[in-house]
Amino acid sequence: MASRFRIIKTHQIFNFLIPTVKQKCTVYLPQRLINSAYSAPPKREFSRKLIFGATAGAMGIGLGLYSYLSPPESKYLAGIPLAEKADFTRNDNIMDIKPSREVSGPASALGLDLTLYQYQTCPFCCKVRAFLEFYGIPYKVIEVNPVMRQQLKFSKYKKVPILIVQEKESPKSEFLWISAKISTLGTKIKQQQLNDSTVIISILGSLFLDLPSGLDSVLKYYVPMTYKNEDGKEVEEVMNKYFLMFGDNYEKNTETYLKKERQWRKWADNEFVHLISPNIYRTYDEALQAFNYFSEVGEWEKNFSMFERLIVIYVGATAMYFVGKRLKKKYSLKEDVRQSLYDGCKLWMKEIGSKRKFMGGEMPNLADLAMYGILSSFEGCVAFQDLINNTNIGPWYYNVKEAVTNHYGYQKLKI
Ligand SMILES: N[C@@H](CCC(=O)N[C@@H](CS)C(=O)NCC(=O)O)C(=O)O
Repeated sequence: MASRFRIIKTHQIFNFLIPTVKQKCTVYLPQRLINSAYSAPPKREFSRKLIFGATAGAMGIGLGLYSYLSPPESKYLAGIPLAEKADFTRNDNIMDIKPSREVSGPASALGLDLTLYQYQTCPFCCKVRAFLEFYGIPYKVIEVNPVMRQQLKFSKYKKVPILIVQEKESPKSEFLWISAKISTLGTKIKQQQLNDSTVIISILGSLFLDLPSGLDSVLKYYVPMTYKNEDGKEVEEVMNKYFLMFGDNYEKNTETYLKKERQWRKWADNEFVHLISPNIYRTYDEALQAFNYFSEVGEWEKNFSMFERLIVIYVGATAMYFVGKRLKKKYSLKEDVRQSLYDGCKLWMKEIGSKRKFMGGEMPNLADLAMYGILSSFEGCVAFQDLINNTNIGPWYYNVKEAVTNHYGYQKLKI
């Protein structure tokens, strides 16, 4: 416990993390268009909004295509004792929505009921899914309707992924079960809302290192803070989101390893992710191919009428072709954007070197899972195939995929 407190009080962390706060979703439009929402809005209204949204995109209206939405109003001021803010993730307004699907996994005895609000091909959502699947954690998925976003009504934070965590009752006897029921009668079951892929992964990752301490004790160490970013915009951020809390399991000799893991998680989120859009929308044909792939994995045929789907695919591909060009300039990518993508992957593989199977050694670590998750978001696109053909990242990628789909991390959980 002592070591946790020490880590969060380290003020350099604050300075170190500030430059990373301005992440943008570089594949915004397709995610907004992937729809397998549970409760479809009335058809006409839905079509009108959808077409409006897509047309607005095609006209290149504003940075709204991939910009952040207004930050939540609540503030967490420095100087307030942590204990007073222990319940800052609690949300009693979560609506009871039927999940789009349920993912099973061997770690069902963890005692956590998890619901992921997501877009299927959002790289940040893919990261969280890779993490949960690696550890074999069962979870429910609520596919957010990217146009109406009615599933996020309960939340001030309007981006995905959001993870809702509820601790399951695990009474040892029937008597305890009955008394637990009586004591919770009339009170809402506590649901915790975790925002941001990295925050979600670090909180659950810390919990997995020290399961007996429980979720509440971990949550206290991930306090969001509100501040103004370089553009003068007020944003909310968990400043230590790349840091894990170890409780009594902290080992000083792993410091260099942990520093590297954090460094590469950050790199994947803040550098690598920006290479995706300019590459998957590099030419108009590739943009169209990408949209057809998103349509397939997002099951648009099931969720959109043919007219809506075609509008979304063609207008979306056109809009994102131009957005890709803008992002190429913004992030100073090479003239042939593929070269920047290859460079990113080569840098990653160079860091792993020839002696390790993964960045984490014999097993993927959080940096491996982050990079894999991000790459998996465009696995069906031409850019991904080019990447596999022109770099040496393939074997690493498919090794992580094997570890994720077979829940290799489950062995590490001491349930
Ligand atoms: N830093 C956040 C970024 C999340 C993010 O930007 N998500 C995008 C989708 S890829 C989003 O929800 N944008 C707002 C919207 O679609 O309305 C994270 O890691 O979770």
